[in-house]
Amino acid sequence: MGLNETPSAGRTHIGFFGRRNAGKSSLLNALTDQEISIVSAAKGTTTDPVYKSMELLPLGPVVIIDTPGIDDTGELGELRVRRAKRVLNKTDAAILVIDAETGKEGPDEELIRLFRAKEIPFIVACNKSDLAPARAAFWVKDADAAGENAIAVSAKTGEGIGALKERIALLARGEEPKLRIAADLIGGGDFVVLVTPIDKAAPKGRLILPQQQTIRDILEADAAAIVVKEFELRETLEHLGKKPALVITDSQVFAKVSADTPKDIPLTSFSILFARYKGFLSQAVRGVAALDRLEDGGRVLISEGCTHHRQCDDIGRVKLPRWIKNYTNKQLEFAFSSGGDFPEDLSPYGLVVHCGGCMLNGREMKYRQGCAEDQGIPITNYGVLIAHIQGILKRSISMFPQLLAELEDPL
Ligand SMILES: Nc1nc2c(ncn2[C@@H]2O[C@H](COP(=O)(O)OP(=O)(O)OP(=O)(O)O)[C@@H](O)[C@H]2O)c(=O)[nH]1
Ligand code: SF4
Ligand SMILES: [Mg+2]
Repeated sequence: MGLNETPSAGRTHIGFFGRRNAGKSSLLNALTDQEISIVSAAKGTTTDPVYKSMELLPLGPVVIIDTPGIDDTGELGELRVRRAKRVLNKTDAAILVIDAETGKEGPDEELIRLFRAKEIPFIVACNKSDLAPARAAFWVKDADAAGENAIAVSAKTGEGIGALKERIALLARGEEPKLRIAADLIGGGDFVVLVTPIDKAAPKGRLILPQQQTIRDILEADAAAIVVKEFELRETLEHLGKKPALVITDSQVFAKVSADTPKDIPLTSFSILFARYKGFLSQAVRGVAALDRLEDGGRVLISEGCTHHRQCDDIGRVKLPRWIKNYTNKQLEFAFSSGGDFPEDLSPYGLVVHCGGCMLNGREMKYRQGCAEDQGIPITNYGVLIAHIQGILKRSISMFPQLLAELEDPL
């Protein structure tokens, strides 16, 4: 290794796992476009982990690791399985290779449990799609439904290999930067005022998680978090003696808070900051522009991430439809989904409005965003939509100039 090369520890380690003959070695060779591992029709061809340092575009410096089949048996076989499992401890991103003809079996499910326990992001690659295209599509759907990240590939024909590389890059990149809620918008010694209404929708005796997380993030930036209800904001700002670097409010009282916060103080909402934190803000801002293009008879899907949500009360079912109707002045039809029943086909809708998704894992939320993106359907979230309807979206994203430009000039 040359002095300028990335040392092994600084490289993203990508491990290929699965049962014997699933095509781990073949897929690894196809992905890297090199003959790194030996391939054969005999089960148990790979007997020891194989490591290869290389540049893999669009990812950069990586170590690719091939492993023996996880379903090997007998004395020697069990030794190989143990070696394969040990590789998990250095894996940053895993590819679970399954044979499209058989789908997942017990050992594959066990690997998924291990990935989850060790918090290793993974992709399920349904290989040999050339032999069984319909089955491959079925297993991909099945894995998607389980909240997994799956793709049909063929090491033989090259189908899906480019897309798999892109997904690995996304997966591995997601591991790197520590995402911030508000800390990157403020400096040490700053004041940040948080406005949190305590009404009957608020849980008893505590703040909700997004509020707690925001406070933690502000403290980590060595700044001070001052928490008030909406009625105490004006007086607090007057008596603070120093201008806060930022005011963050609950979306439901945005209008009042906006009126009470002098124009030269940046103001945003928890939902805007969390949409950004979850990588959704840009799409949500572009999506909300579709509200102004809806015509009579247009359909709006309102999606709630869970079924029992005291936090969200009647926002989705009652308030949002009313606000949207009043704002657009159009005869619109509303459809609702909650919990896991997010529809696969979004084509009937002119706009999807999703809740903050606090009960959904990041992967599920990303899947939903991806569905809308792939089908060209605008998607936004409650917070962005409410801010837009109230005419305060521009103010609440003014600290993100690029987004402001997208809102003013949507493609
Ligand atoms: N038709 C087809 N055959 C494939 C594909 N991928 C692998 N194979 C074949 O499946 C067999 C097993 O491939 P390997 O790559 O050795 O599988 P492995 O998972 O590494 O197997 P072990 O090393 O034994 O654990 C070989 O005969 C490959 O040619 C594919 O996408 N399509
Ligand atoms: S998942 Fe959605 S509907 Fe459920 S509590 Fe969270 S934001 Fe509200
Ligand atoms: Mg092999």
